[in-house]
Amino acid sequence: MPQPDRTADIWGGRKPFGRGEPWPTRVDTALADGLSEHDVDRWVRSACVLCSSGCGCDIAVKDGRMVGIRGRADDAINRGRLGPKGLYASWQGMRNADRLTTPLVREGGELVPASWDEAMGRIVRRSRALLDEVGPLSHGFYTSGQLFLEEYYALAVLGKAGIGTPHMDGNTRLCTATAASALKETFGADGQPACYEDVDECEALFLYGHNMAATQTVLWSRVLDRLAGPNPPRIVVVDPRETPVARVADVHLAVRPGTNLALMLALVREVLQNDWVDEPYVAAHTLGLDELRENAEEWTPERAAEVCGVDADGIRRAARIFGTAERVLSTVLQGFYQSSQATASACQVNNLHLLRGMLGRPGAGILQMNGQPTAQNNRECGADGDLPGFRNWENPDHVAELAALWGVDPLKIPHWADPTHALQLFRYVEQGSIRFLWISATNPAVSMPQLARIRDILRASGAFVVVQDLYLTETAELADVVLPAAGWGEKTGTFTNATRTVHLSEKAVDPPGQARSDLAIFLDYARRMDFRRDDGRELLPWDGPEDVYRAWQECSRGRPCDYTGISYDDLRSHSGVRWPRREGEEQSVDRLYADAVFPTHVDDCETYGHDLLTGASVGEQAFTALRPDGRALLKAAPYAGPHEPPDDAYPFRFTTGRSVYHFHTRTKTGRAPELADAAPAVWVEISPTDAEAHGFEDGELVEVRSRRGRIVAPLRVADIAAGTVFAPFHYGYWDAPEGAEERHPTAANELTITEWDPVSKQPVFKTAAVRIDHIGPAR
Ligand SMILES: Nc1nc2c(c(=O)[nH]1)N[C@H]1C(S)=C(S)[C@@H](COP(=O)(O)OP(=O)(O)OC[C@H]3O[C@@H](n4cnc5c(=O)[nH]c(N)nc54)[C@H](O)[C@@H]3O)O[C@H]1N2
Ligand SMILES: Nc1nc2c(c(=O)[nH]1)N[C@H]1C(S)=C(S)[C@@H](COP(=O)(O)OP(=O)(O)OC[C@H]3O[C@@H](n4cnc5c(=O)[nH]c(N)nc54)[C@H](O)[C@@H]3O)O[C@H]1N2
Ligand code: SF4
Ligand SMILES: [Mo]
Repeated sequence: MPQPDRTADIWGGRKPFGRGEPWPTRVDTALADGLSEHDVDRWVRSACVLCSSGCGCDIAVKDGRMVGIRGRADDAINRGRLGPKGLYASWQGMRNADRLTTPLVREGGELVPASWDEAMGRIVRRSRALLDEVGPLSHGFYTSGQLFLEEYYALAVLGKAGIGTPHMDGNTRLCTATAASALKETFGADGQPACYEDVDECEALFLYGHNMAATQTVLWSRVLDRLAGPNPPRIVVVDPRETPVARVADVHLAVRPGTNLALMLALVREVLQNDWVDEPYVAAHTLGLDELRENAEEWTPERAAEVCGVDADGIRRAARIFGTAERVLSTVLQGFYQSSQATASACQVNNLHLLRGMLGRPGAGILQMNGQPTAQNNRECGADGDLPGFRNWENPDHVAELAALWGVDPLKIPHWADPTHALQLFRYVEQGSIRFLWISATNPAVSMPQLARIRDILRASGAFVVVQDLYLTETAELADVVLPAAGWGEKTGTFTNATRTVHLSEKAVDPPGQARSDLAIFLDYARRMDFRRDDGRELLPWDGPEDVYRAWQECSRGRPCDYTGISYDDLRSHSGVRWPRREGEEQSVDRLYADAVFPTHVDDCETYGHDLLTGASVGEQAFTALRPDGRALLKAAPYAGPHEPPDDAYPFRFTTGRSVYHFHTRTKTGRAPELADAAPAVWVEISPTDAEAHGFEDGELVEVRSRRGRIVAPLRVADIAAGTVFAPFHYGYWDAPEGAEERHPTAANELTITEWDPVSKQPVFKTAAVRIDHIGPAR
């Protein structure tokens, strides 16, 4: 039977349902050409790792190879569905002839194959020498949102208790640092309040800078199924582009990039002015109403409309929907997190919900979304600079708990200053203080801002660079040692989606050549370095993922992300289990904060918080004096405006994002023929107004230039706010755009700026000033 083309039919067929009904199942399958389900030898339990939803699935195996995928009908996250990336890229992205199969080492300027002993020997010799001569601050680790929980935990322990370096972060900094920050600043600790079932129950859905139709396609199918059923939710969207989400919206606020906070303060003001406030809830469970009111005071809808470039009535209509519905679900993502005043803007979403008392009830909740499949685990395990188990590095008792668990002196565990964030980590490499940089499962030579600088840092800083990946990426090409990793389907481990749902992904096939799991590599390094506890026992005494998982369960005990009641066996008998689940508990709660008790007690909280305008730390004394004691914090900041506003030389606002067909730097989706064909090359989008005003034609080749670099791409005239230019960031440095006679730079990050949010330290990928020039004949 021919299989449906799901690059054309992105969300698949509708299964309408009404509010409060269960979402009907629909099982999606993709198999290699010519195969049917009867040909499959085995189905192996897993979940998809191509976005933060983590749809439950089974991997089809035939003759020792992955040959397809099928959604799991019994999984509450997707009820059988899969999107284009899950269907085409999950397994095809892994089984290519150009996978890394042996370690590579740099010899006379060239990367050449080497044995594991040779490669690890080089790493350990350099690492040991630097530790002896310079100390732990010579070491930096830059990891991912795409490894498994067990791998992050092993990395966190070896980095924090083995080496003792504060220089450890993940690409999660680029991805969900603001989600974590917004949750910590408002509620005291990380942890997603809502769950996907809230889509089934809500009266209104607000999407703030989230193109869910392209980036969480299965969750969007759920929304479409509700829109097709009785009592559909109203939809409000904040996005400068007319995305598929915006097309079905009741209110679309097409804000200028970088102006989110002005809009949010106006929405807060409307809710306050119209007395849509749940006063008893606010009085009993929050702090900071007066400051919030003061911050919002000047933001009339007219004032915000002018700053944001939207219509004041639209703001009023959006506010009325929020203010009069009883069940609103909000989702927030990169249009907020990677834009100006990210944490301050994302916190206003929390504030709106607190003001209305809309939290912890079916249909009423917040999704400070994640992007990557395992970003949550990095945040939990602390390979992103945080301490494991949402512990507070400023709290000596929390540090002492870890020291006791790991059997090392508390002073060994870095906690004397803020952990180093990703852009600072690269800065230290640039300055020469970090001289050993280990990059795992991320491709910063395409995904970081201001690429010319990143390339220089990797190539010319003199640091010893280790890259651990599936493929010889743009980053791996610049490394001193390249380690071939086993990936999804080739190793066992767990991971947690954007709504606290943990899945087990089992090994289905052997990795190619000599590739090894990231866990095996980290454990091998730890053994060769002979990291020990103070009592002389091995620091990482684990043999496989389940050992590490059990150690992690202990580390999570009593913390908000308690995993002690979720075993590998539980994950084998249930497709997706939510944390927290404490030892002995049989059920998990669906929603956090139903009781409106928040982890803001000074002894529990993950942070004492920050000033949202400057990022200055509040500190223990001032936080204690506030006496939050379980109440949530209504935090705000004055509006400051976008970074690098347009001017005469660079008159357009540049913003970046995703295509439905590709995942990041395309190492997997670019190798799935269906997806590669659907979006083969880069493009840029401008509005019809700008095209007409400047004489640009659809399809013509243009150069887009910022103060930091240039790209060349064909132009698409699209539904985007006037004055704004959009480019997808998927395409690497030298991909030749369609129609180009010579090869030009095409990576959006050639143009982006090295700036970050003062609180979350997430880079600003969504605003920069650019100019556009004709380059070739119109096509
Ligand atoms: N197909 C696909 N899906 C993915 C991924 C992928 O690469 N491809 N990656 C996954 C990951 S890691 C992530 S983080 C998520 C990201 O998921 P999203 O956040 O949904 O994706 P983006 O396209 O980065 O940005 C969302 C929207 O922000 C808008 N935007 C730009 N500037 C502004 C602004 O200043 N204000 C507002 N309000 N909006 C703005 C853009 O127009 C864009 O439509 O997707 C996940 N899913
Ligand atoms: N301009 C702009 N830039 C952006 C963004 C944007 O919106 N605009 N978004 C940012 C965001 S949200 C994100 S998440 C980042 C993503 O940026 P990256 O993390 O750089 O993107 P990926 O292409 O996903 O890189 C992951 C790498 O890990 C490898 N890999 C996959 N699985 C495994 C594994 O199991 N083990 C190992 N060792 N390797 C593995 C893949 O082959 C790939 O090379 O980009 C950020 N950069
Ligand atoms: S929605 Fe996300 S997790 Fe689900 S199939 Fe698509 S890419 Fe995979
Ligand atoms: Mo991300």
